[in-house]
Formats: sequence, structure tokens, C-alpha cells
Amino acid sequence: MKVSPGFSFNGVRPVAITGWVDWNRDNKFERDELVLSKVSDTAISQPISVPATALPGPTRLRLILRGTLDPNQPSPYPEPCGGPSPGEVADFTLNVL
Ligand SMILES: [Ca+2]
Repeated sequence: MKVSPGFSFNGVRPVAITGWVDWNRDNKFERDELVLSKVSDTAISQPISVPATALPGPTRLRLILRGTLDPNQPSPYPEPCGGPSPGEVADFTLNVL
């Protein structure tokens, strides 16, 4: 997987990038489903290993980008269902074979 943060959040760079995959398709992102957590202002590539327990079929991938200089956040990495501020959340579909 390659992620390119193409913009900043109110001039805040770099950004924290997290990725989650709902491998067991239970509509929850559990701690062991975190596949990416990096701070960068350039494109990053991250290999993803599909766990043997992953269910085949359409699977949700969530990417969250958040500005890392928010003084109200104790960690640059947001939770999968938390609102990144400033930031952006996007969901994609992986087809697990
Ligand atoms: Ca899950």
C-alpha cells in the first residue's frame, strides 16, 4: 500500500497516517487490525500481510490522516472511529481472495 499525503492541514506538516483493515469483517477495527501508523510528509509505502484468519470478500480499509501538531491530542495517531482534527478519514474496499 502506498499513501501520499497531498496536502497539509492548515499548514500543519507532517501528518500522522494510520490504516486499519477489518480483517474479520465484524464492522469493528480491533487493535490487531492496525496495519499502518507513521508520521510523514512524503509518500510512504507499507507492505500489508493478510492474516490467515482473514475472511475472503469485500473488506473495509480505513485511512486516517491527521495533522500532528494539535496540542490537544496526546498522540498523533487517532483511534479508528475518532474524529481527527485537523484531518481526514477515507474508507476503501479491499477484495480479500
Ligand atoms: Ca474487525
